[in-house]
Amino acid sequence: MQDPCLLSDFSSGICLRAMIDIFELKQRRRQLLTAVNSDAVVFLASAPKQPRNGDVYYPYRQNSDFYYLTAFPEPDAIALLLPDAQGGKCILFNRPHDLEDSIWHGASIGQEGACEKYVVDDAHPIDQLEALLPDYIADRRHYYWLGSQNLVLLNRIKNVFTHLTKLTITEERIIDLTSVLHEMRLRKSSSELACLRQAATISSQAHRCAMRACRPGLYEYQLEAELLYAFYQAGSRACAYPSIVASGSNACTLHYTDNNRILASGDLVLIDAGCEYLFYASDITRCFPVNRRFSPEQKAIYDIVLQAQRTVIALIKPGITWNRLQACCTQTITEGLLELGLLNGKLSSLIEQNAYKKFYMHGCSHWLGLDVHDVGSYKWNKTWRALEKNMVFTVEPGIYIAANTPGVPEKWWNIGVRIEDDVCVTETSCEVFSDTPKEIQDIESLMRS
Ligand SMILES: [Mn+2]
Repeated sequence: MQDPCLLSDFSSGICLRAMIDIFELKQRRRQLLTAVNSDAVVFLASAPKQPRNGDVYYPYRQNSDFYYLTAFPEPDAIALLLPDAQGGKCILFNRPHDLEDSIWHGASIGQEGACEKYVVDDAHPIDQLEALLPDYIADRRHYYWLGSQNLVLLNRIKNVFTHLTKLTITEERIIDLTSVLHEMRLRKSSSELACLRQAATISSQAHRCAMRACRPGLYEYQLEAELLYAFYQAGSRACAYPSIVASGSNACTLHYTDNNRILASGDLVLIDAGCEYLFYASDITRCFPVNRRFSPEQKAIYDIVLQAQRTVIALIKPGITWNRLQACCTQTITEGLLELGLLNGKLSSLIEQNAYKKFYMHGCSHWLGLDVHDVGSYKWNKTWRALEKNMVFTVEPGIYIAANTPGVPEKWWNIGVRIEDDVCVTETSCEVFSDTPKEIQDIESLMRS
């Protein structure tokens, strides 16, 4: 019989690839250029390649800002955005076709490919930057920078300026446009939502595979292998961030990634893992018992976290401010801990003193998009931002009780619980993209299936 984990059909990825269409790319560039002077030039740099050793490099991932405006996936590229009466031009300097290099690495996109597929108005080999850039920027007076802080490319541009103007261009003369672009990236288009939804769907399936595979005696990294296998089988070729597979006491280390402990009966295991799909991230956390049955203490803590998550999700709709979510989350957690006797005192003063911080040390949400901790400010004009339709973020309350926590009886030690889903604000509430069991009963029955 075929493994049920292989049955999902994600071939729709091909359609999605076409959905980031030329109109959307052009529209993004046009929108950005409305924020600059008409005699401006916006420089965009690709992410640098990261050497690992010798002639081996880490897998390449394009800078998210560069990708958002060009969809161009290769390194060694500079894009120029130039406002004009027609809404602006995009000029690309990128790798030329190189016969010798293509024997080793395959053909690069080249200048013709860039013009055809990535709707740039003109493309030139990157080695002609010094020769051709002066013509493009000679009559421009306002300089903006976006994308990666790629020092090699930035210095090449500065040198052109120095020759052109006989002046050294200082950092101060280049204006950072990042906050304008990040405000755009905060509101997702329908093609972006489709990618985010698909990323969450793949990751949800991967979490189910890991739950089913779990048994005492496995190494944490063997559960990690289940996740990676499911990601790749479903068409995702990368994790959005290093996977956390944390059993027992490790679950109380928030960013544990060693993943090398043996799973023991009686422990909870916390998995925080999400794939990246067509450059878009997912971020999901689930906790489950290694021996497939929650102990009474694990259940008690888990129920509080789940209650907090459900309460926050129920609040989400346009107009709700960011800080309201956090306040509601910490109130539910404080009430739960008080009820269990893990906090003592009056509810109102415990809330006032942030007493929950002893057990819950992080925020309940972050933006999600091209980056797992996506860009966009959480405050606007110094006040907390109100949610708008098509903003995407996580909801992730947690409770972590490390061994030897002062005043906490031993039966509660080494329980670390976080439950995290990916949500999108809709007209009236929210859509939860991720779909992995989180009710205790559903988790236990999936693990036994
Ligand atoms: Mn997260």
